[in-house]
Amino acid sequence: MQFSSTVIMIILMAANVDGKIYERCELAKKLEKAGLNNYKGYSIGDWLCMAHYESGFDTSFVDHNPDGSSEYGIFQLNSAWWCDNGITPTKNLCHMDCNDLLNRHILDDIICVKQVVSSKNGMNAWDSWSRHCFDHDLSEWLKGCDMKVKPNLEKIIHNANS
Ligand SMILES: [Ca+2]
Repeated sequence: MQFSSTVIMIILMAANVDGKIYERCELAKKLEKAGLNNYKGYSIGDWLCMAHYESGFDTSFVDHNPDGSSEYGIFQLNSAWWCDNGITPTKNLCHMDCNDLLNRHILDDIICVKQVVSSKNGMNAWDSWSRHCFDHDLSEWLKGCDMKVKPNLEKIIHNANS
């Protein structure tokens, strides 16, 4: 009986995460509204591409690293740097509980990634961005989203000159 009540408790806790798999355009609008378009020079396409390769837009996604740290949520933020999971020794630079990165409300996640991308490495903080998104044509990510995002002028000028 002890065992089964523990199992039930774990199931209930998992259900309590209240995560969400975002639809691409819905996420695009949310990111733009929160001020991420052209934030530190990165477009909404950069953020969509990164989040797709990191989590598949699933806010409840958790990944465990060989070094013992874990990565949380739609942007896969690391428990040794950005949040506190009560296990990993952490700098907790975003001053938040890692579990708050797993629910459907992503405004706190966005405030944290603004801090991540403000460091000198920018979006290279995410390997998947460096590998799959950097220097790629990211216009496809906003296709069909009916958004009037300001284009990244620097990139357009760069492309026109190359
Ligand atoms: Ca959250």
